[in-house]
Amino acid sequence: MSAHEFHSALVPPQGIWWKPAHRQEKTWIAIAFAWCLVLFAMMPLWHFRGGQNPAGIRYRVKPDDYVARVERFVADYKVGEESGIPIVAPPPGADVYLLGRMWQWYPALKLEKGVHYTLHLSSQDVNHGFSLYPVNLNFQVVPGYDYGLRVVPNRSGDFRIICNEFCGIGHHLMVGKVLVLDSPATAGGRP
Ligand SMILES: [Cu+2]
Repeated sequence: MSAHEFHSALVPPQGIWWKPAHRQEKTWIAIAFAWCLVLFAMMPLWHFRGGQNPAGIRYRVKPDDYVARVERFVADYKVGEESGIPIVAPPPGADVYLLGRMWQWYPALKLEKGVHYTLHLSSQDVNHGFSLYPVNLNFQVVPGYDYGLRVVPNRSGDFRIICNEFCGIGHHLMVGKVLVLDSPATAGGRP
């Protein structure tokens, strides 16, 4: 057996790169390259035209300032309490402040169907995942950022917020509540 019959790191394979490529190989390279260009163009195009970016506003915020803002929101529109968590019914068009923290969603919300709100989301400590069940609406909740999402509840019912970003030992206990009511008359809160 001569040294050229097997390949190893010590004996490199015989080079053929200087031989012309087959026509079919060239065709496939051309197709692959064209597809690369399409994908490359889609990245910026989809960013602006794809409509997959959340239609919201974003601010930097210190976690403590956000907590203070949530407390003010709770004090303004609180209508009740359940297992130590205040139930808050903001008026139509209001800014709604929801806080994710280890390990609860605070406060519980009482909203009206077909009414505009700006839902603010932020965290007091680590990353959490806002996941509204059973509608499967998901959003990242990040400390230091206030994400304001313009929302119009289109279905009445009793919804749960689950945390879908693992955040420690009590992660599975992190279940919040959103109540969407049909009639404005039954929503309670301030006139
Ligand atoms: Cu969590």
